Amino acid sequence: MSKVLKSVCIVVLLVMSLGVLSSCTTSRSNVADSSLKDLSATLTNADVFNQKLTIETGKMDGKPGWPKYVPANFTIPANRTVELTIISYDDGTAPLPVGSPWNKVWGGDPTYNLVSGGTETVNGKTITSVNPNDVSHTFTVPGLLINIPIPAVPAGQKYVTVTYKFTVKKSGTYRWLCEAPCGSGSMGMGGAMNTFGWMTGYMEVK
Ligand SMILES: [Cu+2]
Repeated sequence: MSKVLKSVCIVVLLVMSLGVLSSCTTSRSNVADSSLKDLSATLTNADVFNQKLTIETGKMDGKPGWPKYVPANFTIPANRTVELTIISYDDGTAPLPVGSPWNKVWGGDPTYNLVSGGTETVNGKTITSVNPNDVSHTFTVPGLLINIPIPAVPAGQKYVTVTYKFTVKKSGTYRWLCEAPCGSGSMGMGGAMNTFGWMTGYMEVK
């Protein structure tokens, strides 16, 4: 074999092996891309943080007239979609006065970039407000401009399920409270309403 022919053969072999190598690389990265896509789809679903709260009646917690949120203090992650599920067993109403803003769903305050979202469902149905006369409680976070009106349990049902999705961007400890006059006293603002661990507590965002 002449030297020229030898060199040509080597070049041809090199080009062929490069081709094989590059095709390997391509197929490998395709596999990696598609499995990454699958993984991110899974992560997106799994990334919703679920927090469940229950509203117990005074009878249930052994203190008639003292309804309470359980737990009253809890921690949720920052910068992650949180789905709050509030299950209320309270069939009593605490009607809101005319002109009260607390029957409407508030979606947080994007101005301060603290929170986004704010979709409420009641028994699976998306709503933007509850009839002021049907309101039983609210879950209100003044520092984030979140307001979730909770209607009384409808007749014939044991409980009502309310969900609310949101994302808090700034970590911190936020006080929440109920704005419906569900407590004791002539105005319904005493007792459970102004006692930590009943109708007010802290939501920690970490
Ligand atoms: Cu209340």
